[in-house]
Formats: sequence, structure tokens, C-alpha cells
Amino acid sequence: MMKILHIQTIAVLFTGLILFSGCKKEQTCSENTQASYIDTTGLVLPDQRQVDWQKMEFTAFVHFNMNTFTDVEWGEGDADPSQFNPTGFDAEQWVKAFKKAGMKMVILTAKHHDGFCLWPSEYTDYTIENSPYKNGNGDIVKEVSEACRKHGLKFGFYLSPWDRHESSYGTDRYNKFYKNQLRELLTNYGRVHEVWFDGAKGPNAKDMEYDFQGYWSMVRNHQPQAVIFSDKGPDVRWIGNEDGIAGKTNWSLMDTSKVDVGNADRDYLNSGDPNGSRWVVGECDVSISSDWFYHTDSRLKTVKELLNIYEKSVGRNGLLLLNVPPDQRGLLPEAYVERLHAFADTVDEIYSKDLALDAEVTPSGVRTPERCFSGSHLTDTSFSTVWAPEQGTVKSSVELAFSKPIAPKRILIRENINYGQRVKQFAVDVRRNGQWETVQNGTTIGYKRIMKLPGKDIEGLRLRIEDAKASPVLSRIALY
Ligand code: IPT
Repeated sequence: MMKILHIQTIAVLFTGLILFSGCKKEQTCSENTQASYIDTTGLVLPDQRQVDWQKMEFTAFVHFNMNTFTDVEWGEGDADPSQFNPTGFDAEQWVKAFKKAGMKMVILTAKHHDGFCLWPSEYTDYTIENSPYKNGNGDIVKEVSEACRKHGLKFGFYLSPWDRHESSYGTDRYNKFYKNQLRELLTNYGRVHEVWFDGAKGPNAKDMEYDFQGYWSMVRNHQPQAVIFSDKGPDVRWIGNEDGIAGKTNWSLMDTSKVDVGNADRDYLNSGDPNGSRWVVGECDVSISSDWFYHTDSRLKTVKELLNIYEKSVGRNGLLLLNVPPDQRGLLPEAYVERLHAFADTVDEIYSKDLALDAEVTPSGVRTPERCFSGSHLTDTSFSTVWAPEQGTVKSSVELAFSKPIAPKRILIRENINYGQRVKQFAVDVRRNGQWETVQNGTTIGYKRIMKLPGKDIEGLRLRIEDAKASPVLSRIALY
């Protein structure tokens, strides 16, 4: 009797399981199926390496080199190597502090404009090999890249094209010299995830025609997953200022033929180009202090200033590259680390509790099949699931209703950029005491857009897409 009951129970459970998983299947939509219903004709799409890169959001820049010891921002290339002597250098102290702040990569100034190399390059004597650091046996590029690997951060390097020490600078021989150095860095230090080609050059610098095409193809050959930064990409572009602030309008598109590295139209870089023919994401570089290198009299930015930068870089479809410079010991100063962590904690605190998760989501329309494009995907926290209105529809809206009033101070909106950047104009309305009121208007969204809200009790919120390059494909609406 007992046995029969058991068998029956098992049978019932089993049938239930099959029905349940069958039901589950109905609800899900594979990325391939999703993609088959989304038309990307005529749109520029990102490479996977660019999407992966942008998802890091927050990365560390480290300006540490001869200038740290000579107390200048731009060295002239004549400082004696004996001056480079960090007595307490510890790459792990840097990397652990960055990791704790949620930063995903470290970019090190392997060589700045003065030409001094933090690794023992075979092609010049102006290196760490002739410094007192570890009696000339040190290699800071190696130590930093290894610390990154050990703690799970990505590694990238900055190799200044402008070199005020190297005598071949200004002749074509310099291109060969530069490529030799580049090859050393690309082949001796494991995986590299970003290479930074700074366009900076002093007004009295010698004329020099850099072979950027040659440099970039060398990066592609040796480190195909690495993104390449310069004023015009090819993968990521300068945002046009060193304040870490992207344009209110920020397209990840540009026409690279309009940009001359080092002499770019900064407004163009700041906002990108809706008609650009290439996908080149904006990178927002800024220092935690008033300078790139450490100086005792630098001013440290406040948490409020840093939060503002975060919301205008990551929150405007950019990536934040925040510089935190080590001091003459070769350590990140304690006060800098404290400030960095206070800032990171503030961001975590604000953005950890999404008030929209339980909202009832009602879109103006939903593309078929609904399981792939339901409005509820906007609040499921996944990057890949999307809401899209009916095929071909641009003007559309989504309404969120809350079971009890909430008072959000910020809205976060996201497009699924795998399908390109589409939205050109949108508005945010809130409902208070039954009345709708527009509280924000915007142009671009992209990977992530953050905007301020009044922070007063509301019963509902509506996002209206007013114009787009193609029918919108959104992945998230969050409220904080
Ligand atoms: C500026 C360069 O001109 C630009 O090409 C880019 O590399 C940028 O730096 C990175 O921050 S120079 C700076 C003194 C504005």
C-alpha cells in the first residue's frame, strides 16, 4: 500500500515537474530567437570587445613614473634615472584598493612624455634598469600586471607617443623605436585589455608623423581582446575633456575621419555623432586629485564631486577611468584610498536598492512574440532581456505603477546596445495625486543613462520614447 502511494506521489511530482518546465520554456526566449525579431539594418553595432569593455564601467588609471619623484606633471626627459626610487613600492596595495572600490582594470603609465620606462626596455637606457629601484633589477610593469592577475583585475598600459628623451623622436626611425617598445609590452606581460595612445604633445614638440595604423595593427596581432584608446579609437575615444564628464548627448558613434589625434574638436568627442559610421565608445578620464601625478599640494576631490562625475560618465553612456596616483613611496596615499572607498560606498549605497523591481509595467505595445519582448523585462535586472514595442514602432511608452508611493531621486535607463544605439529623444513623466507631469527630457540613452528625479512621492512613472534611429530595444528601467 505504502509503496503504491509512493509511486503515485512520485508520478504526480514528476508530471508536475514536466508541466512546470514546459511552462517555463514558453516564457523564456533565447538570445538567438530574440535577435531574429530585431531589425538592425542600417545601424552600426559594437564589437563584443567593446561591449565587454563598457560593462566594466569603472576602471583605474595610475600615473606613476619619474614625474612622481621630480614633482612635475610633464617631465622634459632629462631627469637622472637615479631619481626614480620608490622605497615602499607594493603593487598589491594598489590593486587591492582598486578591487575593493569595484574597479575592474588598471591602466599604468609605462612611459610618460619624458620617456622614462617602468620596464627594462632593450631599446633605450632611459629605464628602471638604471635606477636604484631593486638595484636595477626591478620591473614595475611586471609587478603591476602580476598583481592584477592575482586579484582578478584586467591590465592595460599607457605608452606615450610623445617622447622628450628619445633622440630619434621627430624622424621616421622613432616609429620603429615606438613599435619595438610596444611589442615588448604586448608580448612580455600576459593578457592586456587596453592600450592607451595619448594625443598630448607640447606646443614646442618636434613635428612627428606617428604611424598609428602600424601601432594599432600590432595591438590587434598580439592582443586581439585589447581595446585601443585614442582621440578617434578605433575602439574607445577620448571624451574631449579631463573632467570625466560625457555630453548630455553621447553617441557611441563617430566619423573617425573628422578627428585628428591631438587636435580634435572636443565638442565632437564629447557628444559623438548620431550619423557616425563607426562604433567608438567614450572613455572619461579624470584624476581623483587636481593633478595626474602625486604632489603634496594636490587637492583631493570630494565624494560629492566624484559622485557627480560618476553620474555624468557612467550615467551618460561612458566608462569612468579614474586616476589615483601613488606617492614617492610607491604606495597609494592613505587619504586617497579612503576617499576612493568613501566614493565607492556612496555609489553602492545609492544604486543597490532599485525601487522599481515590484512595479507593474504596462507598455504602450509589445512586439510579438511577447515572451521575448514583455515590459516586465525592464525590471528583471538582466542586461540581455528586453522590451520592444511593435515591429517598426518608434514613438512608444512604458508606464510603471507602484503598489504604494515611492520617492525616487534617480532614474536609470538602458538600451541593449548589442542592437545598436537607437534612442534620440525621450521624456520622463511622474504621476502625483493622479496628475502626470514631465520631470526630465533627454536625447541619448545607450548603455546606461542616469538622471535626477524630484525625490517626492509618486504613484507612477512613465518613460516616453519620442524619437529614435530605429524601433527602440530597451533592457532596463531602475529607480533609486
Ligand atoms: C589630451 C590630448 O590632446 C588628447 O589627445 C587625449 O590624449 C587627452 O589628453 C587624454 O586625456 S592633452 C591634455 C593636456 C588635455
